[in-house]
Amino acid sequence: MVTFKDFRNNVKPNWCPGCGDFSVQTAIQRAAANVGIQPHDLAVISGIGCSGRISGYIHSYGFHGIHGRALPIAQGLKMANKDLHVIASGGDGDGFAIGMGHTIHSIRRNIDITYVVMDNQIYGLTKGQTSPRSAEGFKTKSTPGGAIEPSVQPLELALTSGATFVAQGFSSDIKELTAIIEAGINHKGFSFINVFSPCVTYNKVNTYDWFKEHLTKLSTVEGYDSTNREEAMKVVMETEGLVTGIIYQDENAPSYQEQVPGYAPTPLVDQNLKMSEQEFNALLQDFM
Ligand SMILES: Cc1ncc(C[n+]2csc(CCOP(=O)(O)OP(=O)(O)O)c2C)c(N)n1
Ligand code: SF4
Repeated sequence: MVTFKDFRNNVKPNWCPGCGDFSVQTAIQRAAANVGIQPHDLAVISGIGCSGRISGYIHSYGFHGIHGRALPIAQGLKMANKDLHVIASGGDGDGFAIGMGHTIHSIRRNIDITYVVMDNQIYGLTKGQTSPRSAEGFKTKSTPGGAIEPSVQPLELALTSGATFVAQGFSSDIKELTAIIEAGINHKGFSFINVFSPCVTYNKVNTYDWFKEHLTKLSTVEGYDSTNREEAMKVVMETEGLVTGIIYQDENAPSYQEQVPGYAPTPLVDQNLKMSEQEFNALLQDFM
């Protein structure tokens, strides 16, 4: 039987002690084990940032890509090898600044992958600049007078972009986070998971204590219906995005792969794509 230890490797993370990303790593490892997949059935694709290092710390296939580009790589991989479970991950800068275009289009495309954002509301790796998730008035060395723009609201954005799975977790609650990621992996479509993952070194405002004080757990909201998009939007707006749990899920929406005409049941990696010279010349003629 596979356990979370099977997803451990011997690389020691060089995150700062107390960084929220440790818990995200643990939750992914536990969720993968709970789903019952083997390390060789999983690929973790990351962007650049402290968070982006995660692909190197999990015993699975992995690829540490470039800033903001985890999602295109992850989607290409899934299209080529549909039997692989693919998790894309990165920071809020990675996903909501440089990679924002990919985030919105991946959500509406609904390819069957899981996207875990480690949202610390700051740029960690580059030593503490304001990110699109920093609140208005947030002071850093890049906004010494306080951030002027309102912050990106990832849950609202996902819901209005046609997401079929929207959830949010918190590094301090590994149990809930594991359950969310497990549900995300099992979801047949794009699962968008934002995780409050505090940066203990540079973000002295959005700390563990701050989140504990401000977060509402959906499991405590009586009668909440996560299949209702309107209700999801309402709870997100009422809590100003400070809510954890599975906020919305549509289990019936077809994934992108299911709708691509001619998408073969055999993964591309297992197909013999070699052409005879005759076939190649015939194909070439089509373009003449
Ligand atoms: C094309 C490009 N632009 C800018 C950078 C510099 N850079 C590296 S990480 C980063 C942001 C990191 O913040 P985030 O994505 O939130 O991740 P964190 O480090 O907080 O986990 C930036 C701007 C880069 N590596 N590549
Ligand atoms: S700088 Fe912040 S985000 Fe980066 S490893 Fe340290 S605590 Fe984590």
